[in-house]
This record gives sequence, structure tokens and C-alpha cells, in this order.
Amino acid sequence: MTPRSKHLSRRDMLSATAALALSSSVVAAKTPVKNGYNNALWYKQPARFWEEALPLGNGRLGAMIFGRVAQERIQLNEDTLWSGGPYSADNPEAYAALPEVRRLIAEGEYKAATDLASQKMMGRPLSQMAYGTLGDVLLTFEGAVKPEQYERRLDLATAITTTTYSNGKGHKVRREAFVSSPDQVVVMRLEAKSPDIGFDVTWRGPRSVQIPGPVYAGHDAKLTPPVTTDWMMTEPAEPLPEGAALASDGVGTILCTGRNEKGDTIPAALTYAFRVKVLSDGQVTFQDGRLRVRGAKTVTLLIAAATSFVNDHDVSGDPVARVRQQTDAAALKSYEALKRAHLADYQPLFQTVRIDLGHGAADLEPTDQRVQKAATTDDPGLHALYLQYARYLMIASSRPGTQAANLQGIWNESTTPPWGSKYTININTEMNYWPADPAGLGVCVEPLIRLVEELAVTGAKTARAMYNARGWMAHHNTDIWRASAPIDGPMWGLWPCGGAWLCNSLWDHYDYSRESALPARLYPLMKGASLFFLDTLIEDPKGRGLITSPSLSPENQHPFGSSLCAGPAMDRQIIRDLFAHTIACGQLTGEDGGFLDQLKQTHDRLAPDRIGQAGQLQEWLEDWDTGAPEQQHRHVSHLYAVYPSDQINVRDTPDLIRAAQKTLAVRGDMATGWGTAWRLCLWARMGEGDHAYRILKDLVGPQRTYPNLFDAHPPFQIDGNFGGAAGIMEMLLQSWGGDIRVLPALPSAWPTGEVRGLKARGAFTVDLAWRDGALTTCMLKGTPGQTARLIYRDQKKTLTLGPDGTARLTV
Ligand code: FUC
Repeated sequence: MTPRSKHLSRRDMLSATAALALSSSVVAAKTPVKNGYNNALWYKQPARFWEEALPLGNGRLGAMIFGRVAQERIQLNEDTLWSGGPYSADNPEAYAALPEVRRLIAEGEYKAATDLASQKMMGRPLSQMAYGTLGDVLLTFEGAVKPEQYERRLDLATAITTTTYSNGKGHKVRREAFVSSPDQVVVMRLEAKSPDIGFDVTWRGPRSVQIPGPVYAGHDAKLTPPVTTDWMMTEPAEPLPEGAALASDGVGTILCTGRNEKGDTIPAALTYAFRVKVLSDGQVTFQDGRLRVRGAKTVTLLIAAATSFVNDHDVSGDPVARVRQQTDAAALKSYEALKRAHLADYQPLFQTVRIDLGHGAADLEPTDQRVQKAATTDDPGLHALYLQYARYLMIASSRPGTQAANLQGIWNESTTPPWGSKYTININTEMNYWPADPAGLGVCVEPLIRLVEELAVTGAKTARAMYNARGWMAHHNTDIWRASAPIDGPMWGLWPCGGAWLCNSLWDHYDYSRESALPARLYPLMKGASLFFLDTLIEDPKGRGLITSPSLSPENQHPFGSSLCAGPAMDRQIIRDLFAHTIACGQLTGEDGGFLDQLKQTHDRLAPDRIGQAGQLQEWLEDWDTGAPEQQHRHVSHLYAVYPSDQINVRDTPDLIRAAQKTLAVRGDMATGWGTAWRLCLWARMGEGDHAYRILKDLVGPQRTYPNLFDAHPPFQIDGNFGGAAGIMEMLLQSWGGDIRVLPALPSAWPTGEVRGLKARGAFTVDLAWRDGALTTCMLKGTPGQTARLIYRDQKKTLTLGPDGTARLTV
């Protein structure tokens, strides 16, 4: 934190906001800076659907702000509110069945192998626990009428939402909200010109929400923004769920408490609490289960929330004490002081990256209208906004000390969210963290490191129980209890590489930051993950090398009625990286040389990647690709080697790159939100900027992006936001194989632009500018004396950073 940021005045804040809009001349010419230019989401009507509401978060507490007129809806989340309690799903019968499942796979009896695995090897229970919700805090206003000059917005430069309008009496009304990390509360401020703010505060408890209406459902549905505006929309009153209670526990407060849901056979073990405290210059009373605010000019609403979760085996926390302490402490500060602390915490993180990809008329339009046209028009401002929004979402959903971002980050309105809003670790959780380091937010990876540390403990039990192996492993999913047994069914769950992939993500985090303390923290995790494979890899009976079995190529069926198989390409690629990274890490920490030698020998015996008859990169050890039932399957698992890994790349392995391109062409450009984002990253990594750009347009268009810019799988899943942001950065800057590539996949649609603050592997910060498709500035920052190999078009240069830690590439 800079000394300056500790003392941000309102003027500082405004100038910081303005400074973020890079091209000031364009801003001046087109004015509506009030609409935030390309650093804000804004709308001319309130949110009807959840996917139109604006997310706020401090990593732990999440709030969706609807900006409604007759009744404000604040949908609340706390990142430890999951169903169930501490549990293990390891199946004691699994190990006995393992040799037979392997034998059946080796003999091509895939269906029989699947049936046996289904009966004997899967987790008990077969599903994991789900992320939950605290329900809604509702503010029902007195005498609301259709407003005038309505606008609601989320300013990414401040992480504050505002709703402004003129009420029936011609008075301006203003609401601001943010979620403070330093004060651990949701803060909403309501202001009016005269003392006529009157509303009731009520709670609608957690409920199971079906994904609303045809507008937002369906894999291929067209997602259109609402055509009508319901100014007076209110939520139906509902009784509180069983076990939930609401009471006033002090002047101007309500305390809401309850129990989490049970999950499958696992009993509910958590309690939760949240407390609302209202500070106002009007009258505040408590009656009939509601707080009544009347005759106020200004109101500050503080909300703290917590559960009894301490860690994955301890649920003895006291959420009531915690929320009382947090709301009471926050109430001692003025609203301005809370806001200053929030900005001083948030802005130094957000402001490290600035981006300008060009401008157009759409810059001035409301965000929902931009999305509507984004697949068919060029809107570079929206692409820049998409990157900054992902950075915003990262800061809001994953901060040191919080839980890692799950399938929906931290935002979820249902007790039964899609896929439990868990951690799917066969792509989705890893994708969540792809943009963190390159976007200057390496600090946000900390929760993922902790997740892996905890998973390595439960995963060691699974490794022992199911495979009689040393080390640790995890299958394709986990939850807050760090469950590691295979779930859902063998076709999805019986995949042994979830833990290994996570380790590779953590090593990549080290590669970006080169933080000297990290290898010692990561080595035990990586060594444990490696040990598991030393004990479980088997010889391919046809002599092609070492392979996994049983396994699958994530969620894709081969031609023989199952996905179960031996030695899919992705496993070999992930394990190859895992071993190589473990060796590198072990060398840094001075670990056991003999063990590292053993890893090296095993690494070299892993079955290599193969090119099939159709010229494609083989997804499986056998050449099955052309016979697989879903040719355009959303997963592109065997392209892991191209991105996020660099085992297959345009510099060293041109034949395999051609095969990967062939595969990707067959898979098609459009998939689920995250599937589309992965394709974008892949084409960018292969240097195909215009192709990547076409995919980006689809991703930010109305079929894969909701009005609030949340990614649409559909339904909402946050991985597409993060993967899409990683793809945008990959088009501008790449770092792999020891080289830094400048503008390696610049599309013709972004001829002139500028980006500052991106990170490259090796602990470099890079600022770039280009004009008419050609690089004009490339500035590298790092440690004095550090050298970097730069590639721009056909130029290759080695630069040494000067005494001030910078160097420029001259072109
Ligand atoms: C994997 C994907 C699905 C979805 C789910 C959460 O199973 O195949 O598309 O993203 O994770």
C-alpha cells in the first residue's frame, strides 16, 4: 500500500477514476465519464433477474445488488456456508476392486469396467456438498413511484455500486454499496435531499431457486436482456426456513441465524448468523420481525455474516459473536471512513493494470445493450472491460484468508446451485486462476494454495484407501470439506489427476512471482502428488510407456460406450509437468537427489503424445478420436499441453501443434462458456490472433454472457469470465519456454492500444503500446541485472534490466 493510498480524499478518488480511463482526449470529447467509460457496468433499469444484478465482494462476503425502486434486494453470500459437515467419502471396497477394473480396461471391456467401478470404487456418498446462500436482505420502500433519470452502475475503479434516480417529488435519491475487506461488512448508504427515506428491512431466508425462466436457461438458448422494465418489482414474502430465526438484539439491529443444509447423507453441521445494523438520522424501530426506518435523510446499513466453520474438520466457531463484533466495530466509524478504508484496500490491487484496446460508439451505451450486440459488432472497449471485470471479480472472490473462488466465485442465490457451485478440478477451478498472475493479482492465489494444502491431507487418505499408494491425490471435484473420493459416476469421477493439475497451477504461480518463500511451501504438496503416481502408474501392455489406469479424458466418451480407459493424453501431460515441476522445486529447496532422479527416470518413460490417422492430436492412447460420439465436446483436455502448459508449442513441436490445430478445428469454436474461453486461450497461444478474436466476440456476446457480464455456461459459471480474461492477455503478451512474446496474437480489430502492468513468467512487469498494428513501446520492469529474452514478430532480443530495474525494447 502506498502512503498516498492510505489517505485518499474524495477528490483523489475521482481523479484516480478518471486516470483509469486511459485515453483522456476521447473521454473529454465524448463526455459521459459519469457512465464510467470502460471501467464501469451501467444500466438504465433495475435488475429483474439475478443475472442482471451487480456483484460486490471482499473475497468472503458476497452481495448481489439489484438496484430496484420499490424494494431493494441484497442477495447475500458467505464463502464458508456450504451444506453438510466434515466427512470422508472414501470407499473401503475400492482397493479390492482396483485390479479387476484395470484388467477389464486392459482387455477392452470398458462397459464391464465401468459397471464394476460404479459398484465398488465410487465415493459414498456419491455426491459432494453444495455451496449455499444466506438469502436476501430486502428493503421495502414507502410510497415508491416510477422514477425518473434512473441509473445503476458498478464502478470497477472503486468497487462501489450506485443507484440514482429522481423520485416522484423530483428529489434525487442515491444508494451506494460496497463490501469492505478491512471492516468485513457489506455497507449500503442511502441518501436523499429531504428526510423522506422510509423503508422496512426484512429477511427472506435461503431457498432453492430454479434457474429462472426460459430467458436464462438452456444450453443453446439465446440470452436476451429483458424487454420490459418492472419498476415496482418486489419479492413475494416467504416464511423463514426451518431452524432460522430473526430477532432484534440492540437498537437498530436485526440478528438472523440458522443452520446449513444437509447434503446427501451428510448431516448439517454448521450454524450461520448475519446481523444488520442501521444507522440513520431518522427513526428506527423494530416491529413484527422487521426494522422500520422512517423520516431519514441518510441511512447507513451495515451487514456482517459468518458461519461456525473454522476449517474442514472444525465447525466450532461462534458466528453470532463474530457478526456482533464486526457490525459494532464498523458502526464506530463514519461512512466516509469506512469508504476510505475500502478504497485504500481495493484500489492498489485494481489499479496495477490499465488497458485500452480502442474505442467506438458502443463505449457510451449501457452494458446490457453492448452485450446484446457484441457477437456481431466490434466493441474493443467491451473487451477491455471484460478483462478489468475479471480482475474485479478475482479481487472480490479470492483474497488471502478466504475460500478459493468456486464455480460461481462467491455469488449464489440458491441452496441447490448448478453442480453444487463446488470446485470442479478437471478444468474449472484451474481456469478460475489462469488470469490471476498475468493480471497482477498473484496475491489472490493464496486461497488456492490453502485449498491444495488441505486437500493434500484428505487426499492422502484417499490415495491410501483406494489405491494403497503413498502421497496424495484428488479426483475431479472437491468441496469446502476437501472431499477427494470419486463422485457422480465413473464416467466423470474416476479421474486421478485433479490434485496433480492443481499442483501445476501452483507451480505456475511461483513461476510468475518467483517469491523465494514459495518453493518450500509447495514442495511437500508436489512431492506428495508425485509419489502417488510413482506408486500407481502402470506399464502400457503394448510397450508405449507408463500410463494411468483407471482413468478418463475428462468427461468425454470414447467410441466404446464409456469414458473409462487407460493412459489418456491429458494424464500423461499433467504428470509430465508435475514431475518436471517437482524436480525444479526440489532442486531449489535442496531436496533428496535420489528421489528427484527417480522422478526424472519415470518422467522420461511416460507415454508420449501421439498423432492419429486423421492428423489430429490423439485424445487417447489409442487412435479413437474420429469414432468418439461427441466430436465437438466442450472439454479439450488433451490440449492441456498447448495451454495452460507449453509442452506442445509453436517453437519446439511444430508437428504436434499442427495436430492440435486439427483437433481444435474439429472441436469447433463455440462450447460452454468455459469451453469457449479455453478455445480462445488455445488459438491465442498458437499465435492465431484473428481466430482468437472471433471466439472472444462469441464469448462476450449474448449467448455466453449475461447482462451483468457474468459468464454463461449456461447457467452462470465464473470460469468463463476468468478464462476469457486470460485469453485476452494471452493475445497481447505471452511468456513460456523462457521467452517473452510481445503482441503474439494481436488481432486486426485492435490496431491501436495500450496495456500496462501485465506480468510475465520470471517476475517481469510489462507495459506495451502499439499503433496501426505495430508495437511502439515495450517496457520491462523487474530486478536490476535480470535478463529477458523477448520476441516480437521475427525479432529476438535479450535485454538486461538496468540499475533502475527497467529496460525498453526498441523496434
Ligand atoms: C464439468 C463440465 C461441465 C460443468 C461442470 C461444473 O463437469 O464438464 O460443463 O462446467 O464441470
